[in-house]
Amino acid sequence: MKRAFSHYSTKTEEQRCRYVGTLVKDNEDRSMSISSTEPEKASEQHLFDSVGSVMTIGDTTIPFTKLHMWPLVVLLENVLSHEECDQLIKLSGDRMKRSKISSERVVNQMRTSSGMFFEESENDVIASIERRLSRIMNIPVEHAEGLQILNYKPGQEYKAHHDYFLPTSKAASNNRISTMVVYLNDVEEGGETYFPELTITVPPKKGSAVYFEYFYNDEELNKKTLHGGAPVVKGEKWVATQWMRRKRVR
Ligand SMILES: O=C(O)CCC(=O)C(=O)O
Repeated sequence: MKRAFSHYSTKTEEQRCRYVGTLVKDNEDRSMSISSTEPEKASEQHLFDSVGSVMTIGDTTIPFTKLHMWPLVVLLENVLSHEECDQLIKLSGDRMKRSKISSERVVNQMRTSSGMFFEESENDVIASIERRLSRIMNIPVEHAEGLQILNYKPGQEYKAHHDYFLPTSKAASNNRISTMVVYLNDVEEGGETYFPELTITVPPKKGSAVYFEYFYNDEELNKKTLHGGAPVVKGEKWVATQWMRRKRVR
């Protein structure tokens, strides 16, 4: 049985029930979406609840492919329009700084990109994108960290890592549970997102995204979400990362 989210105090009962209902529905639907080569895991449940191969959010039609079931890794197309991608890059403007790692926010060779975080719902563009990502990820937007923008120049990378915090970190008391990395441009060469434990490699494509989750009871499944951003060889790479937390952050 899935561990419950622990904080819904500002949600109406209708919203809360809709969300619980989604989780129950996911349980029912799961057998339909599992490939025959991957056995169902009776004690586990996915957060992402879309079945089939396409979802519609408002006016946006989003085709998706489940690349791996346990842990779930999904490739999504047309998550952001080309205009939205360009706007995010423009809005990040002169706020880009050398990226840091971990909750202590230190510079490290693990991660050589530049980055910035938008404030929560900082403007209408950000608020609209946050709402769409929250719908796709099936987690209330109140659990969403501020959207992060990353820029990699040739040779820059993010070595393989987990997105969740170790139990020894203070941040683990409200840990991350899922990630969506949205590609904001096409990269001439390199810059793939890779999952070494799952032998999955996703090449960046403007407007597409890779989603994965790590809220499983079985820690071994969570550990398999080890992933990284391969060095950019030619051109540059821009991504927006949305992380969801177990409890609300806003
Ligand atoms: O740049 C990528 O492809 C991956 C980014 C990433 O791993 C992250 O933001 O956690």
